[in-house]
This record gives sequence, structure tokens and C-alpha cells, in this order.
Amino acid sequence: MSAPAEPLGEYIGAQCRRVDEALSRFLPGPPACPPPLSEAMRYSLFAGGKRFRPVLVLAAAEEVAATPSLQEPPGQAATREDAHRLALPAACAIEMIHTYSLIHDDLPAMDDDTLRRGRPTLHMAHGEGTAILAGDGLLTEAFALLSREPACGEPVLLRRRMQTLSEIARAAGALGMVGGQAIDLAAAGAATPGGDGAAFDLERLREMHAMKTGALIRASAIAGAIMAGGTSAAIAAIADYASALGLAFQIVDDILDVEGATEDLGKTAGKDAAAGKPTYPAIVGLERSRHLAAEAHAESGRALARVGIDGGRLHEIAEWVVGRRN
Ligand code: GRG
Repeated sequence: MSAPAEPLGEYIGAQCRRVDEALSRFLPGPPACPPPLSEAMRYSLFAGGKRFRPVLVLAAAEEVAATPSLQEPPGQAATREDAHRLALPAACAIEMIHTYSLIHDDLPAMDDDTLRRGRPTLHMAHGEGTAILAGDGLLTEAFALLSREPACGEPVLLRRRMQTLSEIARAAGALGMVGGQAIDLAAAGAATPGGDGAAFDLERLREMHAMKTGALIRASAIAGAIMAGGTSAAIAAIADYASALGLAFQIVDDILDVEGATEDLGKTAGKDAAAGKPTYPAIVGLERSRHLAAEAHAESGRALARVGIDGGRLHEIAEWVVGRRN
């Protein structure tokens, strides 16, 4: 697989514009949706997130669409436009779910944070009640979107849509993101001297993050591969790539919480350590954390190589994630 011609920065910029336009179209607005709720949902959704998960959905769909041997039944290369039409609803639904999770994570009852994506958190700007409802609204609208788009009557597409919805629901729910958040909530203070840090070893940390952040990242890549008609071997390889990528993303996030500046991160730096949260640097130190991130990155490349798509856009996205500063 040869390296893509368009530089990654331009590629990501174009995908972000595509996602923003579709999010604007898919999200209900006034008069049917009460204006304060609509404003609150949009405040957080269009606050300048990196759009990493939707970019991953679209890149996985493009890769499968462009590679006939990865398609079931073996097909002809489809256009990028086809891949976008099929995968954009899932890309947008996942960004809505991710944004809801950040809104709820910032609430006083959870992480109690005042800064997100470089501006006041939603409950600071619009009040706690509205922030809770905006999160609920985004989560529910995400599944409404997945249940109706892309509009089609063909059994093969309906089956893909249902499989995608089911993967995303499992990743977002009690066995995925919400479950991981519950473990995290219970673990606050575990990494402080005198806390039960010893009980929170590397394996438990990895499991918690695989649920809390990894599951939705994995579901993003899987959703793109399913919607573009990937074979089970292609979907499995892309899922393994994204599991390793999700781990690398989280380790880098933990390192940035220690080393990054609040202005760059757009959220309060140093919060995890202050809350005594079990993180990679807290459990194994910065040096070993960097090493583990590099290992996970390499693992993501090996998964892609299994189906001959290493060196393409998904590989570049992994490099972006590991090298990011925010
Ligand atoms: C409240 C149900 C519920 C879940 C919250 C994901 C999560 C679970 C909380 C977020 C806490 C956090 C900062 C986790 C670290 C990894 C992460 C999800 C970072 C934010 O994702 P980015 O960097 O954010 O993709 P942007 O703003 O760029 O979209």
C-alpha cells in the first residue's frame, strides 16, 4: 500500500469540514427542538474538537471501499463519495456520543471541570440542568440517526446499518464507555499515597481504559469498515488496529495531562494527578508510559499489515495520534 498523495493535515481538514456540515444537517434545531437545548448541544458539538473518531470512521470506510479484496462479496473499488455517503451518519453519531461523554464527564458530580475544548464547560456556560439534558439529547439523537441513515431499503445495507448500530451501542454502554467511567469514578484517589494504588495495577488500568476510551475508538474504525462492506477478516484486522490505537491514544492523553500546558490542551492540565487518578504515568512512570505508547503504535501497524493496508491513511492517523500535542 503506497503512501497517500494528499498531506495528512489537508486530509484531516477536509474530513472535519465534511463532518461539521453533516453534523449541522443531522442535529435537530428550532423550532422543533427547544432553542436553549439546541444552543447547548451546538455549543459543545462545535467547540473545536479534533474529530479524531469521525476521521477514523471515514478513513476505515475509504480504505475498504478502495480495496476490492477487503469487500464482501469481492467487489469493485467504490468511490470515496460512496464511502462517505455510507459512513458519514456513523461518523456523526459517534462524535455526538463522544461530545455527550465529555459534557457529562465535566459535571460537578464527575470530574468537576471548568474548561473544555478551550472554552468554559457547558454547565459553566449554560447551567447544570441544561448540560445534563444536552448530553442526554446528543446521546439519544445519535441512535436516532444510526437507526434511519443512510436511508435505504436494500437488505444488505439495512443489515450493515443494524450491525453498526449494535457495535456502537455496545461500545458506548455499560460494557464499554459508561462501564469504564464507573470504574474510573470509583478509582479516584487510588493513586494517592495511602490510596489503594497497589490494587490498581497495569492490567486493571488497561482494562479500564479499553472500556472508557478504547471501546468507542475501536467502534469508530469497525463502523467505517462495516458500512463500506468489509469482509470479516478486514473488520477484525481494523478492529485490532483500533484497539491498539485506542490504547496509544489514552497513554498519550495521560502523558499530556502531566506534560502539556492548559492552553495547548484546551482543558485543565494536571487534573488526573491532582485527583489521585490511576494513570499510566502514575502507575509506571513517564519513561515506561512513552515506551508502552510506542509499543501500542507498532501493534496497530502489525494489525493493518495482516490485510495489506499498512502504510496508508490509517497508518498515518496512528502517527498523528501518537505525536499529538492536544
Ligand atoms: C460520562 C458516560 C461518561 C463517560 C465519560 C471518555 C470519557 C468517559 C471521559 C473523558 C475524560 C477524558 C479526558 C478521557 C481521556 C481521553 C479522552 C476521551 C480525551 C478527549 O478526547 P479527544 O482528545 O477530545 O478526542 P476532543 O475535544 O478533541 O474531541
